[in-house]
Amino acid sequence: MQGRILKGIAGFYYIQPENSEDIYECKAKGIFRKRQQKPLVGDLVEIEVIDSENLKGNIVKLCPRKNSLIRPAVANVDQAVVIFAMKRPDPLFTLLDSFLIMMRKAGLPVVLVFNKADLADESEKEEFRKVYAGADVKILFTSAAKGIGVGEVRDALRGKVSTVAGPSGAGKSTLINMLCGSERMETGAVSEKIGRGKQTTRHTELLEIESNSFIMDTPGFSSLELPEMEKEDLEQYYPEFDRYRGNCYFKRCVHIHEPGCSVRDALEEGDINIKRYESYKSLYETLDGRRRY
Ligand SMILES: Nc1nc2c(ncn2[C@@H]2O[C@H](COP(=O)(O)OP(=O)(O)OP(=O)(O)O)[C@@H](O)[C@H]2O)c(=O)[nH]1
Ligand SMILES: [Mg+2]
Ligand SMILES: [Zn+2]
Repeated sequence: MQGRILKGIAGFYYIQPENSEDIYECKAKGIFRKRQQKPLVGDLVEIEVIDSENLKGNIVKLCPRKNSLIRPAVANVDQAVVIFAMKRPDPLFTLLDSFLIMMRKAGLPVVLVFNKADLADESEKEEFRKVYAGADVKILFTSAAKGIGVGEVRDALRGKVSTVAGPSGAGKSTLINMLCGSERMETGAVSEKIGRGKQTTRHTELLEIESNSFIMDTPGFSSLELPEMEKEDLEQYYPEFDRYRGNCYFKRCVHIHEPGCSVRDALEEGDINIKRYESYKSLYETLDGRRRY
């Protein structure tokens, strides 16, 4: 029987067969451990039923994956919904960019959701919109707590399998509960003292929000390693540079100190957003530092 992994907790996988409401509790057989293959939420698997009364079975085969991510650890997704709060916690642009780079590297389109819009005013929204206008992402603002903007997110998810990604406390689970129309996921307050989320969600879970629309809630994290890459390649992950890089004097210009740099000219002109550029520079320096260890 074939099904999809909805969640995995403490060695058990919860699997829903196609066209069924049942959820089987399964273990992965030793063959996976030997091959160092870890089943992921979103994986299509074949199971053998060992107890049809109590819905228990074993995973016997992992079907080939369309794609997979490491953080969050999910498989077979069509797009990523990157969620950051506008405030509480304040967004870290380098972290946000690291998410975008990771998704771009995986070939996934991104819906960028700025949540907690109720804590910000119009001019702050406009500022966020400006920063990411050239980043080749769909930008949405929501207040999950107040149910504002949720319909637009639902539209963006229709007919797809989406994974959320973002820092702890951004409101990922709150938004997912709104999308599901019920309290499916536990939510937790942001710590007053340190201004960060408390990592309320500990397990990735696949939820159906309407027929044919699926979303994965995932644990938040506050830091993210950039994927393995040459520092010279980082600039390719900034779509706002596309129009300019061809005009730089040096063919392999990284747009930092080189003379005749068209990207930096565009920055001076205000055609490239300064916040995005600063974040690029900071990530470039991180990659540069990695090699010097
Ligand atoms: N003001 C405001 N608070 C919100 C909004 N959305 C969520 N919150 C609050 O933010 C806190 C964190 O929300 P969660 O949904 O648990 O955040 P999360 O992203 O799932 O966090 P982790 O599971 O730890 O990764 C909760 O206290 C929510 O009530 C919003 O739109 N506005
Ligand atoms: Mg959560
Ligand atoms: Zn340049």
